[in-house]
Amino acid sequence: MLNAQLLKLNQSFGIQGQLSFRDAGDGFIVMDIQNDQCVASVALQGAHVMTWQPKDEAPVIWMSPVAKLAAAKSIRGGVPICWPWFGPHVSDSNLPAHGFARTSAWDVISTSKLENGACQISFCLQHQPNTSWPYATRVEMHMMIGAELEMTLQTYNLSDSPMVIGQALHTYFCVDDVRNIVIHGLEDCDYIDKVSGSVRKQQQGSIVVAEEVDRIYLDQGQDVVIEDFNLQRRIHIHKENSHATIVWNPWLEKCKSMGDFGADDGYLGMVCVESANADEDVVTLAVGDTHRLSVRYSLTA
Ligand code: TA6
Repeated sequence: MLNAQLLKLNQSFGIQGQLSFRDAGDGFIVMDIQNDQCVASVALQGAHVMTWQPKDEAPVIWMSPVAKLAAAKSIRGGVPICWPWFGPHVSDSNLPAHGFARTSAWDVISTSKLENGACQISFCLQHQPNTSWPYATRVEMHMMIGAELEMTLQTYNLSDSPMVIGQALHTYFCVDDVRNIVIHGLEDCDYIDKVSGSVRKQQQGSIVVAEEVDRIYLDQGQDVVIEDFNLQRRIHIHKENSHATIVWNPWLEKCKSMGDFGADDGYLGMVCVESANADEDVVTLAVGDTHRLSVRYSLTA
């Protein structure tokens, strides 16, 4: 079964010398991309970007060295798609945190090589109403993977009632040492501090990370920049149709307790900056309506 599926994927969507599919073990299918601008990998499960490394750059997207790639299991790292809710389910603690999109099997709907040398890939998840999510919904993920990484998460309300969507591109970024970065762009924003009982605070100055950080910033949709002093680079995060940004680093104790960061100090090499519609910024989608959450990641020295 698997070989036939892989063969069909490579025949239908492979791009000679640029894009191919492989079995990463136990039928977990991964798309590998290498063009003259970058190398990258995307799991079909969850339409989950796992790695992205532009040419002549250190990796930008972080993956745990011990990340497990298994059916219906969330992946530690990359760009998990949190959808159709962010964080714990509002009423049913038996439902998975961050929704079910990231552990669902998505379909590839198109691949192509763009004029600018990047690869364009589209995925979709067609959801039929069930107890987790009682609405007919189509979700698409459109990616442009090259010297920059662009992702657009598009939700269509195909049901006969309005729906409230919480979502996030829960991106794990590589940093050389999280103690030696500054995150710009959220100065003066209010945030919900989940480390101190979800009290509401206001950001004073740029963000530095010197302890566990788990904050939902309520922002104006402005760009965010991760300044990495050791790597002497800036990761620019541009977003559309999102007014919530989550900044997360588990720090030592939570990193140890989660146990899948590869080492007790695995937290030092990553920071999550997540472009979201969460908390006050969830999206109400009318019948027949659609919403697009987009991000674009780029680098400057
Ligand atoms: O986005 C931050 C957060 O909600 C943290 O509270 C932490 O739970 C993190 O996501 C990881 O969640 P996960 O379900 O991927 O282990």
